[in-house]
Amino acid sequence: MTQAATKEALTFEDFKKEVLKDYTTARISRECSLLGRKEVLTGKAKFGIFGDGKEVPQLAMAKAFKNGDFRSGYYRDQTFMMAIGALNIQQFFAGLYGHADITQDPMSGGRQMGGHFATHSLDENGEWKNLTQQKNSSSDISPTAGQMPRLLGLAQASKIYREFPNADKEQKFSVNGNEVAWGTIGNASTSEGLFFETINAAGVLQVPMVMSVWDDMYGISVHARHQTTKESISEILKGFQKEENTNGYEVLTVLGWDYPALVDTYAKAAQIARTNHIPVLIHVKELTQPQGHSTSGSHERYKSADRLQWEGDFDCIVKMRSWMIDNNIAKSEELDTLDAELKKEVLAGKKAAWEAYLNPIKEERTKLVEVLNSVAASSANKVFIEKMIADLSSIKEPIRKDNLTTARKILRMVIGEAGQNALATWIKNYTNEIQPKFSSHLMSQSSSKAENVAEILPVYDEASEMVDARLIIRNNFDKIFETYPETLIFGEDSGNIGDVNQGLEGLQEKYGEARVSDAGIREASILGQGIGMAMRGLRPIAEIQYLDYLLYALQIMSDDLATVQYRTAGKQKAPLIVRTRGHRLEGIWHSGSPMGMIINAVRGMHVLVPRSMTKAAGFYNTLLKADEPALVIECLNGYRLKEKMPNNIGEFTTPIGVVETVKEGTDLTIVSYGSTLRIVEQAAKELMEIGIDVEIIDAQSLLPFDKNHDCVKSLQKTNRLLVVDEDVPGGASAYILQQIVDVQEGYKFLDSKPETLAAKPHRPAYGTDGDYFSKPSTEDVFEKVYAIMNEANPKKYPSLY
Ligand SMILES: Cc1ncc(C[n+]2csc(CCOP(=O)(O)OP(=O)(O)O)c2C)c(N)n1
Ligand SMILES: [Mg+2]
Repeated sequence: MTQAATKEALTFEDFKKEVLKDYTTARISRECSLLGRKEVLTGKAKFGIFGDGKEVPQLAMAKAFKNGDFRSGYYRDQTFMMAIGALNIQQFFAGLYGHADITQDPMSGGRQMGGHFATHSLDENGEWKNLTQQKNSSSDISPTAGQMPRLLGLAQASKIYREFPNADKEQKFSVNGNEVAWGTIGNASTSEGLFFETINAAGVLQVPMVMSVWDDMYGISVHARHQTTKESISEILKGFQKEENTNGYEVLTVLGWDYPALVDTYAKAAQIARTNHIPVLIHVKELTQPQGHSTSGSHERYKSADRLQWEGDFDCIVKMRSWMIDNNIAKSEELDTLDAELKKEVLAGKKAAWEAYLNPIKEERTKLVEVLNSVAASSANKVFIEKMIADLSSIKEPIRKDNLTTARKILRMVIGEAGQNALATWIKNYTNEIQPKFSSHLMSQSSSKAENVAEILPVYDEASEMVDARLIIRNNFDKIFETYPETLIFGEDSGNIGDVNQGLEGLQEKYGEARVSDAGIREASILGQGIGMAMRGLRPIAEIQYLDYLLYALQIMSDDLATVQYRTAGKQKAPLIVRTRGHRLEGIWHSGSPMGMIINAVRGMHVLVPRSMTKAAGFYNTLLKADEPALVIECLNGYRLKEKMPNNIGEFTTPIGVVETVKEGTDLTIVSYGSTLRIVEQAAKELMEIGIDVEIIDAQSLLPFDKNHDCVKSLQKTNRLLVVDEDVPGGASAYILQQIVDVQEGYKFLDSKPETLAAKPHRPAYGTDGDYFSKPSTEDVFEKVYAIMNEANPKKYPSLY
């Protein structure tokens, strides 16, 4: 043989090996799906949604996927995760069972249902790993197309790093911006607004994003004719095709069962995106769903016999196998043998996962039963307790709920008996041990959590000038961009004109368009840009122009941003700062303050409501030293008010979760925040004129609220409480009341009914009168306080009306 011939032979051998490896991954994945469905139908797992029918294109995607790259996808991608080495058989089943241990179910520690994938960006201390040395997958969420906004940010991070390498101080996130962000979505989910919004934005921004649409013609039972114009996403996105001298996409189509064509297509897509930062859309057609959508239904109900027959014939693994045989890569019998071996391997992995899941719970039960036996021995209810122990012991596959329910029911039966203490102790210890498995990491547990950032007060001297407050914000951002190369800000009108209130005036000129930029009018994907970039080590500040329009982004804040740490059990973070401005102007969509809605939607974030620009600037300074996501709402009517310019701009910090007493008083405590605070301060002056001395507390931070319980300390002095805000009745004021009366046990110190004063339940009407008749006014605050004092001492404060 000549040298060339040897090389060719070797190459074909290598090629064969690689194809066989791919086939093996596909088969393992398929067996996992088949067995997974059985596990649900026999009751071992609760719900299953699998990647069968979508295996082969994912092999091709995995081949083009490099270290440093990121995936943002959905529940069909198990084959891809296996192919990049991020998911094995046992882990697959651990996820299906909901194994509440991140070392067993690395996707979410049992918190997400199976089929929601992730890799670990953080080490055990919550600090960044080197993401350029591993293949990365951002953690999936269930809302269809919810992966899209984040995908944009993951891709944009490469662009930022390429243009501004200094942003990667520790060189952990990017190598010359060469990383591609890979999106996957089902055909039907492209109907969502988030898909179209993101696709357009990526075309404008020209970011390295490869978007795959897995098209099986259905979204659960609903056919493509009800989903997509012309029943084809690539047809209707043709106008996005990049031409000479335009921006846009490379739009590619490929059949989902054609292994060699898929491999070529993905290699080409990666090359275009990686080298030139041009986004690519790959429409992967003719995919199937062998077992139907999920374990909740059967597709025979809505697919015709013809369709089912076609799905059998065009099953991507069946087609790959024929192609392998036709091209002398393997013989049919060899593949049969391999299939049988892999089936066994999957079965063994499943068994191991089940034992790993069940054994610790059984061991916990054994210990509990020991305690219960000794409790029973000395109990008057011995017979009943022994029956309950026997019932618990007879459960073949116990869960923790069985253990704890039995223990807690028995505790009630042994009150005052010798065994009570031991059992109560067991219950407390068990709960302390198990509860964190389900409740940890709502916020960061690293040393950089925001609560650890020390307060630094603003410093003034005689020369300190009173200035338009927006200048304090502006100068503070200037200092931030100078100090932290990883920061950037973007939003509607944030770049060229330096935001609608000029809090960024001149900063684009100074720091460049990569760092201070305009964005399209698309709040959800602005938020997503922030999430994705924050997941890749940048410190983005996503600006939502007005609080009234935050609702467009609220879904993604709630479902994605606020849950990142929680849903990965602390293995990913997205320390995004969302900047907006709101409260108190005039008009239905220009004066909103829906704080109750927001704080209830975004547990997992900080929600900060500074009353002044100095306070706001201090919050930004705090947040940049921390690693948690936050929303900062500046007061829209505060930019032109005068504040004193601090000498230590960029350095002073406003502590998070700490209230400030802005006026001391003895008769009643008013707790408020934001723009309403100024109204409260005015009312307090007027109340003082008639001898009522109120104490005013600025909440400043709604999530978290008053960690030090200063409000209740105030109540111990005044014994009366009024909470004032401009949200709807029962909104954030009700939350504050619950915190003070219930959590801080303020009820113990109250001599009058605790009250709230909020806006009217309707949206605020336009104009000054609209405001006066919609939101709390100085007179409203005055009279509310007066009425409380009248009720307490009618002689001294006779009724006004
Ligand atoms: C916002 C939202 N609406 C509805 C659902 C329920 N749901 C889950 S998957 C799905 C169909 C998705 O179909 P497609 O995007 O084609 O993906 P496929 O499952 O076919 O791969 C629906 C309606 C959801 N998860 N999120
Ligand atoms: Mg579909």
